[in-house]
Amino acid sequence: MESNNPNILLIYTGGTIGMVKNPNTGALKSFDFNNLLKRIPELKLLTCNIETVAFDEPIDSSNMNPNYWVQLVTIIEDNYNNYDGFVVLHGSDTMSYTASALSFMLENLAKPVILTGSQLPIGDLRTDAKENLITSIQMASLLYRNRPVIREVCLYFEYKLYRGNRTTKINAEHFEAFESLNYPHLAESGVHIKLNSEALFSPNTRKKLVVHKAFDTNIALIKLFPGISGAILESLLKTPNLKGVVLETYGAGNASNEDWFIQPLKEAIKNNIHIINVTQCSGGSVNMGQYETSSQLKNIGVISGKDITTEAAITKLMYLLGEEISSKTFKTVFETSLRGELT
Ligand code: ASN
Repeated sequence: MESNNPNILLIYTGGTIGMVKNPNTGALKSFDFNNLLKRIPELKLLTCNIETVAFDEPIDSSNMNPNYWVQLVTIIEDNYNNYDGFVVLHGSDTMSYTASALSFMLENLAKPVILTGSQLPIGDLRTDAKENLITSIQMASLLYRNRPVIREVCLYFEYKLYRGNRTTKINAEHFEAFESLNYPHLAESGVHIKLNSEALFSPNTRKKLVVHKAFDTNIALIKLFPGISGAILESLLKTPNLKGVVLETYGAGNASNEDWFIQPLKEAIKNNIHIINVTQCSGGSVNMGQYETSSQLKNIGVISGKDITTEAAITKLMYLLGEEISSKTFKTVFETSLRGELT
């Protein structure tokens, strides 16, 4: 590797960015990573050294799961000291989940980990893949006094760099597929790359990277809707080994205050099941106690997810359960921002 240029590790996990059309069925499937690089000769023009590593079997991100997250953070951990930044090519469907998961797994991260992908394959004439990939690499290469400028897990898509654990996929067709409604963009790419320095995460650089790999998946996501049946709620809450639930409520964290709804939740909390209140709205925060329809939830010990995304709430819950945080402190720890995931 050339000495003065930043060293970037490009990790390919799969996703549309590296897919080709099956000529018989028309369906998109993953193809060889080396082919992917051949399709972007522009990469040679960048003033950084790029090395690549790929999953043995690239996946559509709908098959993503915590075992792959462990595989991914292990690659980053093993190569941490040899690179200035990491760019992860990932399918867009579950990219926000992976970005959130990685943010919790990589404590005291002091280098950029930028996830990106595309809506159209790299070989497509109108592809968004090239810009996403090239700018992600440029952003991961930003150094100031020989130290990385970006020191957190980010997601780059369609000219914007976001804090990864604040994002949600909001569109299945538009190139602008992601949004971060409760936190400003970290950077924008136009003629120049404009950094929003105040919004960047400042890790404690005196502490060493700690990698967490134990995720507990004994959790459920329950989205409320008018007409949800008490019987279904009860049966979900009685699932064997259930340890936590992300409850998607209405507006500022509101839900029915009738007995058929409150009693099963109260019972679950008594049985040490953690209930996290997040809002179904794409933006804004849970504020239990603002309305009568959320006061009960507060009184029975429901945890406030504040303005966290569902993706970050799910992965934070799996992470904290894996860390075996005591029941006594669980609520306080969940309601605290660990990686800038809530305000
Ligand atoms: N199904 C694809 C994936 O998430 C979608 C994409 O990458 N745009 O792997």
